[in-house]
Amino acid sequence: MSALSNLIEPIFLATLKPGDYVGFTFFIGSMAMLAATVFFFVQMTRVEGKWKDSMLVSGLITGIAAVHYFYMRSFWAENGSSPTEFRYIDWILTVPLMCVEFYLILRAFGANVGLMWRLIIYSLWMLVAGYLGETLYRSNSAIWGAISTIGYVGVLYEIWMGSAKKLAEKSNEPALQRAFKTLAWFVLVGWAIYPIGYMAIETDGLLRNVLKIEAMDVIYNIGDAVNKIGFGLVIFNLATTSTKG
Ligand SMILES: *C/C=C(C)/C=C/C=C(C)/C=C/C1=C(C)CCCC1(C)C
Repeated sequence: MSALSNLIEPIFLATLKPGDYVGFTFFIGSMAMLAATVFFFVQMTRVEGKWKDSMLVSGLITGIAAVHYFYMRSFWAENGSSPTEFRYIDWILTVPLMCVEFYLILRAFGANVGLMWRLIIYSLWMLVAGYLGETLYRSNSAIWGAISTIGYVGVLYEIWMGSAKKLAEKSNEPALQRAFKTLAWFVLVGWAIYPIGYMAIETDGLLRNVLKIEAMDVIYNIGDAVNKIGFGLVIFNLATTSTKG
């Protein structure tokens, strides 16, 4: 097998049966991420200089997700089980990049790299604990979910009460403040979609009697579309209003 066909093959390996909602959402997710990536990269060339990095990162987030969605879609088609490793590799790259986005938009108003690293470390804590709860320690997933939530609360603290919030307030730029608020809501409400999926774990998930395990991937896929594309659109909106005005 040539390197090229190794790369292309998983993209075209596809089985979809009626009622396979997990498979549907993997397909829709991969196309939506791809389209969003093209959009963010094209728009990057049209916004003012100081927004180009932010638009680039938005495109990288959906681009990295698109590649992983192609793999996750095939994994699901082939095995009919959750592509947990691809999922967490995607998140471990894209969630820190979302933290970078907060830093980039606040940079002009005095955000320091320390803020960015705090957000990244909290989010890595959250993801590593979540991964351990879904894999090695699945029979204790509730405990690992709780440990993971500490990291999530750390991110929320920085954005809703900590230095990120204070910088946004000080900026005196209404467009930035509006965008920051919207992103903060994404983290509070949009990111809260994920723990709901996690609670479908069969062993001790809090919602295991309500949600089937397949619901986990559907919920994660919805969360990714909302958060990754939504985040990018908020940044795009900020960049264009501020470029015009
Ligand atoms: C693009 C991907 C994103 C924004 C992923 C975000 C993931 C989370 C906010 C996951 C959070 C979790 C908890 C707060 C507890 C249970 C375990 C996790 C990892 C699902």
